[in-house]
Amino acid sequence: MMKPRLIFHVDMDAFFASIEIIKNPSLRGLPVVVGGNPDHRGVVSTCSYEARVFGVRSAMPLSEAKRRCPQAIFLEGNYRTYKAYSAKIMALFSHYVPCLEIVSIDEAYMDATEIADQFGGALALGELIRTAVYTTTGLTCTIGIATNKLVAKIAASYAKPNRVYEIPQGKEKEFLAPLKIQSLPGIGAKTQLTLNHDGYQYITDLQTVPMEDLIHQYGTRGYYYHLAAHGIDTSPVTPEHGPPKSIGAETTFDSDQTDLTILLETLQALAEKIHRRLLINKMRTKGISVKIRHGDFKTMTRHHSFSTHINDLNLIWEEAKKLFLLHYEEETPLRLLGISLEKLNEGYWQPTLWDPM
Ligand code: TTP
Ligand code: MG
Repeated sequence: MMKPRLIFHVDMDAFFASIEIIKNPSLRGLPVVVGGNPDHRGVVSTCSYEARVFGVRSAMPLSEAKRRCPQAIFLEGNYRTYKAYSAKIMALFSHYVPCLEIVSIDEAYMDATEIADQFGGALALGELIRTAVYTTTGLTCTIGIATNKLVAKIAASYAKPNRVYEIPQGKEKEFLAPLKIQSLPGIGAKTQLTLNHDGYQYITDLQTVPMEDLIHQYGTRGYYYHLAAHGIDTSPVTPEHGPPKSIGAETTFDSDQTDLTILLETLQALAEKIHRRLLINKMRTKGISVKIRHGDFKTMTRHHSFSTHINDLNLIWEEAKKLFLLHYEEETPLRLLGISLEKLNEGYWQPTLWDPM
C-alpha cells in the first residue's frame, strides 16, 4: 500500500500588517490597517488581528474600516518590502522541504512525504519551520498538515494564527463535518447563498447526501462538492507553480500575412487574451513587448515600460498597437505576431482595484 502523503500548507499571519509592525514595533498590540488613507477611496489590503476584532476585513472599503474601528492606525503599505519578506520566507521553506509550490505572496504548499521522518515526523518538521520563520523574520505563520492540499489548506485557516495543526489520515471527514460550507475552497459568497438556500449549511450536510443528488443538482460542481466535503483531493504539489513572471501569447499565420486589418485584429485578440490572463492571475504589468516575425524568419521584439503597474486593457492594447505600427514595414509579409506582458506584480493588493461599493 502507498504511504499517505504529508502535505503542508503554510500561510503567514496578517502578512502585510505584521511586517509593518516589525518595522515599527510601537504598533504592536494596536489595530493596524494596511490599504491607505481612510479618507480616500480604496479598500483594506489586510489588518492586524487586533483590528479584526472590530470587524475590519480584507477588501472592505477603507471608509467602512474607519467606521468600525476609528482608532485604527491606517498605513499605505510598501509592496517592495512585502515581496522581499516573501522571497526570504519561500527560500527558507524550500531549504527544509524542496518540493515547494508557491501559491501567493504569503502562501505555499510543501510535500514532505519523503522527508518528514528525518525530522522526527510531520508535526516536528512543522514546528521547526514555524520557529525558523519566526527567528529569521519575526513573523508568525500557520501550518496545516494533512494527506492532501485541500485539507491542509482548510486546517491552516482553521488553526490560525501561529500554530501547526495536523489532520491525521482517516480523520479528514470528521474534521470537516462541523465547518461551514464556505470553508471549502471555491465556495464563494454567491455559491454559499445558493447552497444555503438548498439546505446545505455545514460540510456534514454535503457529506450525508448521496453524491448522485449533488451531481443531479449542480452538475460537475456537485461532484466537486462531494469530493471536497469528504476531504478528497489528489492534486499534486507542483513546484514552479508560483505567480508567472510573464504572460505571453502569439499567433502564427497559416500563410504569411500582409493585410494590415487582419494583423491589427490578430494583435487585438492577443491583447485581450493576455489581459484576461493578467486578471485571472490577479496581477498587474509594468512592461509590454511585441514580437514580429517576418516571412523570412527575421524576428524583432520591441519593448515598452509603463510608468506604473497597470491592468487596463485599453492601455495594453494601445501600447501594443503603437509598438507594432512603429516597427511594421508595410507590405512585408508576416509569419507571426506575439505580445508579452513582463515585470508583473501581484496587483490585487492595490486598493485601486476595488472601488468602494
Ligand atoms: P491573506 O493570507 O489572505 O491574509 P493575511 O496574511 O493578511 O491574514 P491571515 O492571517 O488571515 O492569513 O493574504 C496575504 C496578503 O495579501 C495580505 O497580508 C494582504 C494581501 N491581500 C490583499 O491585498 N487583499 C486581499 O483582499 C487579500 C485577501 C489579501
Ligand atoms: Mg496570510
